[in-house]
This record gives sequence, structure tokens and C-alpha cells, in this order.
Amino acid sequence: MLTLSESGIEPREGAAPSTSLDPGFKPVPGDALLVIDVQNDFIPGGALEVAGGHEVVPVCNALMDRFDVVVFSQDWHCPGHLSFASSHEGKSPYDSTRMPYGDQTLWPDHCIQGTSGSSFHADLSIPDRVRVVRKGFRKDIDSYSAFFENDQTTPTGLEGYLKDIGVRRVFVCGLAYDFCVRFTAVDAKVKCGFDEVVVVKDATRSVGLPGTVEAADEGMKEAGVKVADSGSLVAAL
Ligand code: VGL
Ligand code: ZN
Repeated sequence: MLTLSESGIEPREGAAPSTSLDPGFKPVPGDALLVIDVQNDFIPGGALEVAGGHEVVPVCNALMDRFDVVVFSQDWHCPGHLSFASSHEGKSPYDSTRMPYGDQTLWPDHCIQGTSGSSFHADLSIPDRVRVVRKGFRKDIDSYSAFFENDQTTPTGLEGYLKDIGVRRVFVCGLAYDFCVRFTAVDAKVKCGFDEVVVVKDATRSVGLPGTVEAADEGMKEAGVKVADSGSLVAAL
């Protein structure tokens, strides 16, 4: 297994503290923060790098400080996962293929269980109270949403956990805006029916394949997901 330095991923120095979170923002009981896939493979230098991915870390940390309920999702693929282009003869990363559950974008091998690429970014605060939900570990089903896998039916258990502890509003940050953040937020609103779902946009960055950011904007709007900047959370709520 590669160490972090062998993998070429920049270690922890240099993540500036955020100043962008509205100082008046105070979550109420029933609010939860979901921190999506802030893992080394989605950071510049990682296998599926997201431009500016590391910049979300201080904003996610500042947000986490305010919430009693914090859940991390962790993309957690087995080697040879069918969302990897390398598992399909003649396919390249970012091509598309047909899976039994629908169209699937094919990715570089990433977030393989137990590798440094699957670890959370070294600067991400890990509160004692955090719960981690792993997804995408079934070889033949990808999982963008932290609630349901891409077949739209296999639950991860997150909905039950949040509802059992009385969560009603869900705030979403992390990576990537146009994939896992988008589908997590839409499922939270539409399939799980949480009262309010808010994506904290400056605490996200996008993969940015052709049309994916626009599709995410549209899809979330249509689902009734709110989008806020961390600096204006109070005003938005
Ligand atoms: C993600 C593509 C593949 C994400 C995960 O976290 O947005 N994107 N696996
Ligand atoms: Zn993945």
C-alpha cells in the first residue's frame, strides 16, 4: 500500500482556517451535517482528482464545529469494482457504459478499500461523535448517494440512522458537487423526505464532466434542495 507521501498527495500543512462561515449560524436540534467523500483520491494528486478539492476542508471543518450530528460518507470500492473503466475491456475513464440499473460513468480506479486514496484528507477534523457510512462496496453497483446505491433501491442505512435520532434538516458538504453531493441531497429530499435539505456550495467542488454541473444545479432545484453559501446560511434559512 502506498504511503501518503509516496502517493504524491500533499500532506496536512497549509489548509487555512475558514473565515467564511456566518458567525451567527447555529444549527438547531434535528439538524445534521453530511460530509461527503472528503477522501484523498478526490483531492488534487489523487486518482479521481477534483479541482480545488482540498479547499473544501477548512469550510467543512468550520461547519462541523457547529453541528451535534455529523456523518461522513466514504467511497469504499473493492478492487475490480464495476464502476472502474479498468474492469471493462476497451473502455477508458469517463466513458459511459450500461449497467442493469442504467447508464454508469466509468471512473479511474479510486477509493479502493484500505488504500491511502480511500482515507479521509489528513486535515479533515474527525470529531469523536462522527458516524461513517461506507458506500460502493458491492462490486456490481456504484453508489453516489450516501442514502441509496445507484440501483436506487439498496439502502446504505443512513436514512434509518438519521430518522432514529430525530433528524429533520440535512446540510450537505464535501465532494463532488456534481456527483455524490448532488445525489445525496436529492435522495435526502425526495426519497427520504427530510423537511429541508441544504447544500453548502462553497464547501463543495465539482468533477466537471461536460454538462454535469448544470445537471446538478437543475436536478437539485427540481428536487427542492436549497443551495446556500456558508457565509449566508443564516440569511438563507
Ligand atoms: C464520486 C465519482 C465516483 C464522488 C465517487 O464522490 O462524487 N464520484 N465515485
Ligand atoms: Zn466512487
